[in-house]
Amino acid sequence: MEVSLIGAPIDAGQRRAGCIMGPMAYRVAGLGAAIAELGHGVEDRGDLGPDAVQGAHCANPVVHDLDLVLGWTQALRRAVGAELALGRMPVILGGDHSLALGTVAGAAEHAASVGRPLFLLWLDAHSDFHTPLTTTSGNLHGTPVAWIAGREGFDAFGPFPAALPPERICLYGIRSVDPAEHAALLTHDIAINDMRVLDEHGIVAPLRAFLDRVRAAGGMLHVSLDVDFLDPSIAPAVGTTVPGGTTFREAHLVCELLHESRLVTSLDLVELNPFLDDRGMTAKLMVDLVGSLMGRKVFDRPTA
Ligand code: HAR
Ligand code: MN
Ligand code: MN
Ligand code: MN
Repeated sequence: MEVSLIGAPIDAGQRRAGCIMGPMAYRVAGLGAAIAELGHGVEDRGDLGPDAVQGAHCANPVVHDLDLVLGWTQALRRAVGAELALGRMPVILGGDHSLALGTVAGAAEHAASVGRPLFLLWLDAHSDFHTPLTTTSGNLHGTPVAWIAGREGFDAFGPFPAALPPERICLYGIRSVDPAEHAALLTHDIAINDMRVLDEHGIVAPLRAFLDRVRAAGGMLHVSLDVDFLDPSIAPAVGTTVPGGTTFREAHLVCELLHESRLVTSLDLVELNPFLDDRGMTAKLMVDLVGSLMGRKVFDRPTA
């Protein structure tokens, strides 16, 4: 694989300072070297900045930093589309989860241009299914999945390019859903693998079922990995911790299965807040997880 690292120091999608240091923390934790060690080509494109956007309007007065989020959305959309067009795998170093408005838009645009369906795996404690009109926090990092699924209320963003039908979206690790998100999810047919489902069926079966669908459709697969997918005891560096997350081995197993599938075409690493970390443990864990996703194995068995 040829991998492009793209720094996206955005923290406008929420209110706690610190995510802006995310890209640098991944570099300090050795992300590039960890990927190169596995035999992949790696280029670090440096940090991106937002396009200049001014005067965007939202009817919901609690929404903040709309112009900045729109500017980042445009810049990331172009950057991800450009890397995919080169046949490279973009890995976006966030930055808060609002960056996925841009990255998934870029991936969807590219997939449509080559006539392949895009699938989305959302590894997160949260469903991020608000629209700018339903959010009560005003934090746009809680909205990307709704735009991607084609929900209304995103006038300032315009229509999502080639909105993903529900069967191409898989939410995984969910354990925090607001009432308005819950009501909207009930009217969409999106696979919601909340922690209850993963406790009952295990971490493997629901993921395999989704990956089988991607493969059968000849799809591209964007993975959006939110730090709070992980249990806060192993990943404290995130502003929105929710207890009861995935364990160290569960998270590695997800990444190992993703590697074996050979289906992942783009990846977001989001919500890391290095200011909240404990001696870099969260940044290092995220780097190790990317290692598993790119082919590092516990024990390398020769294949027949
Ligand atoms: N649902 C809440 C809100 O909209 C919390 C969203 C938190 N989102 C993230 N990313 N941290 O998943 O404010
Ligand atoms: Mn702000
Ligand atoms: Mn999220
Ligand atoms: Mn989250």
